[in-house]
Amino acid sequence: MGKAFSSIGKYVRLSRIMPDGRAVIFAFDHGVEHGPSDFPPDFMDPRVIIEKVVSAGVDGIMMLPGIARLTYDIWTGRVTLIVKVTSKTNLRPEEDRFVQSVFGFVEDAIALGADAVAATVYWGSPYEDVMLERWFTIRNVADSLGLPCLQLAYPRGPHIKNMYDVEIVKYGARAAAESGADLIKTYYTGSEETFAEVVKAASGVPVLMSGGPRVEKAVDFLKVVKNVMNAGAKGVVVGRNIFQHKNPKGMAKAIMAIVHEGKEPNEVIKYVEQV
Ligand code: FBP
Repeated sequence: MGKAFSSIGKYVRLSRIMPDGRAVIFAFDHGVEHGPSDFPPDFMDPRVIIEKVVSAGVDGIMMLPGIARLTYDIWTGRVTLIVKVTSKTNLRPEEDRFVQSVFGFVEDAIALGADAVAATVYWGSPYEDVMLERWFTIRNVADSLGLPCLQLAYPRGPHIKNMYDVEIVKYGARAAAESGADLIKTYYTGSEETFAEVVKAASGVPVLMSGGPRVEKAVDFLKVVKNVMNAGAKGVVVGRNIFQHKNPKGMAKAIMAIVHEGKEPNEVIKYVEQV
């Protein structure tokens, strides 16, 4: 008996995203998640920032369907595409921000030529039930079409005091693995030791660290990237620490050199300093 076509498709796509088993993905869904105020004025046009980051050689870009349509001619054939099909705005009342809405379909991702589909689950949210229903609908269709599913496994809810606490992040990562994620994107827990626990809880499903708010000194962010790789992460998904930096291409190159070549932050900071 041969393998199902869909299991081969998933393997093929994952190996495009993670050519050596590791990946640096540029996260670029902030225009909806945070609003245009997240972008420095020079990067309001998505085409400008995407060209810079793609030219740094990142492995993929994660974006919403509409931005993929506006920029496809830039990244086609150069990086992989991960289409995120859930989102929310910060224009909502605060109490409604613990749920993401449908922002597209797996079929849209396929139609756009995606290598994977992504969706957020806020573990611990009062809307966990509805988010899981969406997650499993997405996963079901994607699985049958051989499309890997990246889960943004974010513990978040009114009663979660510290969403970066290792016990909480670990729980989310484990729940993501148990809900069939092919790739897990989650928060940094503050140290190599604690992040190693998160990786362990994910039980072999590749864990990618979510970049988070811009860190003032580039080298400090690069140290975080190094820590998570030492902890067994398979890469990172970074938005603001690239596009809010004055040298996004340099930042992306430096992150790539740590993730793929095992370089040290003080060796690669030179990329950031070259403008
Ligand atoms: P960053 O590297 O900028 O943190 O991007 C990762 C990400 O998950 C984005 O995909 C998303 O837009 C944003 O963070 C959500 O941030 P939050 O919900 O924590 O404000």
